[in-house]
Amino acid sequence: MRLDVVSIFPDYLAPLDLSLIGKARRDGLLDLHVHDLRDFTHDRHRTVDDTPYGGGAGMVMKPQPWSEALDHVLAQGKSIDATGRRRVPTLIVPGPGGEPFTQAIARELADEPWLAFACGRYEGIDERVYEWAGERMPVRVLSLGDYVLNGGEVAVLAMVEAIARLLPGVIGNAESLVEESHEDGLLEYPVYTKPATWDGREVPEVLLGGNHAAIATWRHQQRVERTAARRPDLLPPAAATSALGELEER
Ligand code: 6GU
Repeated sequence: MRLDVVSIFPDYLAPLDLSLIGKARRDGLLDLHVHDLRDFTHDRHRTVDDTPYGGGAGMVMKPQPWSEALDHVLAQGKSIDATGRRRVPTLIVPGPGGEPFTQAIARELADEPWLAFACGRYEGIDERVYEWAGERMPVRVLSLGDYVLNGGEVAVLAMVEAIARLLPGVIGNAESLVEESHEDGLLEYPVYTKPATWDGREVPEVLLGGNHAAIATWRHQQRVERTAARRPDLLPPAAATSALGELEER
């Protein structure tokens, strides 16, 4: 998979050299290119922002550096695939006003050969850039959740990690991908390791017994209860109510 990231803080993306993502890059599974938006300005101060038409607080990112940066990214398309398949990336613009980024979207994006990320800062990017880009490639505005970050860079770190770990070969133990929170709509069950007693606290008895059917039942029950307690929005309304009822009876 090829990834292009455009940002005014390319150093913010340095963590993508580390850990499993860094290894995936070294193994050739991820081809990551970070671009400095200021390289596509033409004035002495490398200006990327200006005051908003209509007034208001803060600054708005100018359209011209964005179109040049994205044209530069698009020009890389020839090199990604010589087989006549799609030669444009899906452009992802992280922002608190976007569609919620979910595990289902991470899975969709993990199937794509090429993604580009446009990291906005300040009060946002001139709206005409979205139109311009939409005429050239699919564009998705995606949000990590209902809170505000200073810019898209931290969101790109999160999204790239969520997407890249789904690529074949990135995670050694592919089974660990199946049994995790959000893969099947329930949160993960609690886990324990040795010692069996720590700080006077016992590991649940059922996990010590070796009865695999009993363990599977217990884990499923834990997942439902945990989901009802922490994320009732993930359960069908009836299931949320009855699981919470069971919790309250204890
Ligand atoms: Cl994706 N970007 C920014 N700037 N803020 C956010 C966000 C994204 N998701 C939540 N807050």
